[in-house]
Amino acid sequence: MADPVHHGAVPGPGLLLSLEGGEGAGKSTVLGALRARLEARGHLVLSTREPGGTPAGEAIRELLLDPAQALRPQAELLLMFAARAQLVEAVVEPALARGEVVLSDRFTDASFAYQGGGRGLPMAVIAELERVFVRRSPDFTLLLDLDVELGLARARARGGPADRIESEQRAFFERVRAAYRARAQAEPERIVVIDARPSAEAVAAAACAALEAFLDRRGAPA
Ligand code: Z5A
Repeated sequence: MADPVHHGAVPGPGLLLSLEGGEGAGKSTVLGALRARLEARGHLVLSTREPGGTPAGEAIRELLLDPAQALRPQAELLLMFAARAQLVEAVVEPALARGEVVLSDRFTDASFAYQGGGRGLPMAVIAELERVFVRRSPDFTLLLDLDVELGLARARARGGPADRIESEQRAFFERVRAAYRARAQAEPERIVVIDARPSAEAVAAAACAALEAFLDRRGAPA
């Protein structure tokens, strides 16, 4: 996806929503269901992804995921934020200002989980990058939580070559999962954990129910 994609027709209040999860957690199916649910409530939805979502961000994504690149963790972190800064300035803020709902496949929580938890870079540095270059957290985040072994098996079954980050060892993904769960525990109002073990349909239904509950709490259009 080189450019953001609009769906739906009626503008709603500007909201930034993100979907997170470890390897093979099943974000793709859930994203489609969330988008459909938002549109059914009359929101204009802008779907995007991280890293990526802008032409420059997609080029950075290619570099980040290229198995031929021996990127250092620090460089990986800064590239994630370079792509994110571009996305925030060029896409997210303008869409929010227009009153749209931005639905992002990953956002800054992924940097805390992968570069902080997985790579062991200081969380305080990531928080500072977020404060300076992103300046906002998502309004609401769904975290698809799955046993690492099961997620890796699903990803393997999907086939295709593993990218640079997918090629990491199990211990890396265990640290990523722990960091995600710790963030959800610290911010239970914003980050809702969805058990990603059931069928894809059941996971999508649980994610949609959590989204509806959030929207109802906020008094967004039903
Ligand atoms: N990354 C980072 O390190 N730091 C950051 O700040 C950011 C990202 C933003 C690219 O992200 C990489 O960037 C990612 C994190 C890192 N690295 N890893 N690993 P991405 O989100 O584009 O890539 P991904 O995590 O690999 O996403 P994915 O491949 O799209 O995975 P998914 O969406 O969670 O899985 P899926 O393709 O929907 O499902 C996987 C398979 O399982 C597939 O065959 C499905 O049919 C199947 N599936 C899905 N749900 C189920 C259920 N419920 N039951 C059984 N089978 C299922």
